[in-house]
Amino acid sequence: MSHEVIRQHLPLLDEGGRGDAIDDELGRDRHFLPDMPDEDPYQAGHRTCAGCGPAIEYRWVLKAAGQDTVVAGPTGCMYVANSTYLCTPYTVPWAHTPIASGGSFTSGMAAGYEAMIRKGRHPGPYPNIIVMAGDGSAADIGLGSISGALYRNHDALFICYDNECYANTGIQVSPTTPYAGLTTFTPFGKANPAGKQLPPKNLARMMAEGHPHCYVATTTVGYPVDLINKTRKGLNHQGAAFMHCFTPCQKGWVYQTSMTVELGRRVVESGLFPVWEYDPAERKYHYFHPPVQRPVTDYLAMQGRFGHMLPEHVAAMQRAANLNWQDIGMDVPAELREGEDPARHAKLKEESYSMPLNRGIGA
Ligand SMILES: Cc1ncc(C[n+]2csc(CCOP(=O)(O)OP(=O)(O)O)c2C)c(N)n1
Ligand code: SF4
Ligand SMILES: [Mg+2]
Repeated sequence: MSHEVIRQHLPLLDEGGRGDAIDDELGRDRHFLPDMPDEDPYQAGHRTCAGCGPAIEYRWVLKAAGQDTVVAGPTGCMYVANSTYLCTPYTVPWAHTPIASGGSFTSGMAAGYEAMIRKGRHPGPYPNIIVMAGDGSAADIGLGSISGALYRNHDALFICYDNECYANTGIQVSPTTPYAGLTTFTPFGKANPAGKQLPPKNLARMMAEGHPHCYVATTTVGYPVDLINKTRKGLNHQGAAFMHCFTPCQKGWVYQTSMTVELGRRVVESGLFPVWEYDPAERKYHYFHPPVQRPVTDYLAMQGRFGHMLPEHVAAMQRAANLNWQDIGMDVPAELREGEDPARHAKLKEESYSMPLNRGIGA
């Protein structure tokens, strides 16, 4: 006899609360945390760096998913720092996969649970199945495996926690490292003053365009309610879902430890990381329009990895941000248009910006 596979349904948090929150002096709503789940399947005691963005993302994703969850993690910081011999911070089942096979491993888990439930060998409902892969894994070494899993539509949530480098092996360049982002493989010098020359790979767009039956979303650690709700929407979606989360890396990006969440907001407010949701039923993108639009210098100057940028590099970055604003249907204010002109800039080290106390070490 075949047993029915019962799916879980996770409620969404009230996002209307954003409107109720009091604006700060910059016109942004303050962080609004409505009924945050008490449970913490990702506990304290892990060994990530202080201020680690991926650790914040792991905690909120697992709060959103709850206790009936199984997690896989391909090799990367969040495998290495979270699992030393006989010790992990998880209170839910967790498995390490090779860096290239997060997608295929997770497909196997999903197919295995379906089969076990049908045969009556797993008593509960279908669990929340999540893989959280770094950008080196999801956008590069393990891209094919994740794409295969999305295409076959396994019922699981595939997440890329994006710290824009291969962090665990010593901050090497990855496909999502931004233009001019300094890594050990993209040093700047006389022959190449910019450092990294290519723009970042647009991973989330690739996933949405290439797998139009999947729920796909982008988010950052700057927006906890958005992150939690998109995790839950991805899990509630029957079939494969992909979420791309911007997660600053304190060690690799060289910024003040307490600024991780602020960076998660500024990257959106400066137009460098559009936040959106792709609805497969409508085949439509829904864009978040931030209430504040900033020059890119407000984001760049907080981080040491951009400290070498010259006026022409800053102008190129502003041009890229302005194209993003247009892509998501927002007007580009005159001040930001003018920022496309190198003559409007100094070296990044000498640029003025709104919060000088947060200037990145070395920037
Ligand atoms: C096939 C393979 N190549 C290289 C490595 C070495 N390696 C281990 S962790 C890592 C970095 C992974 O980067 P990412 O996926 O972005 O995760 P992060 O460390 O940034 O969290 C690399 C290259 C490996 N484990 N397997
Ligand atoms: S190197 Fe970066 S991603 Fe890795 S634990 Fe440290 S802050 Fe987190
Ligand atoms: Mg990475």
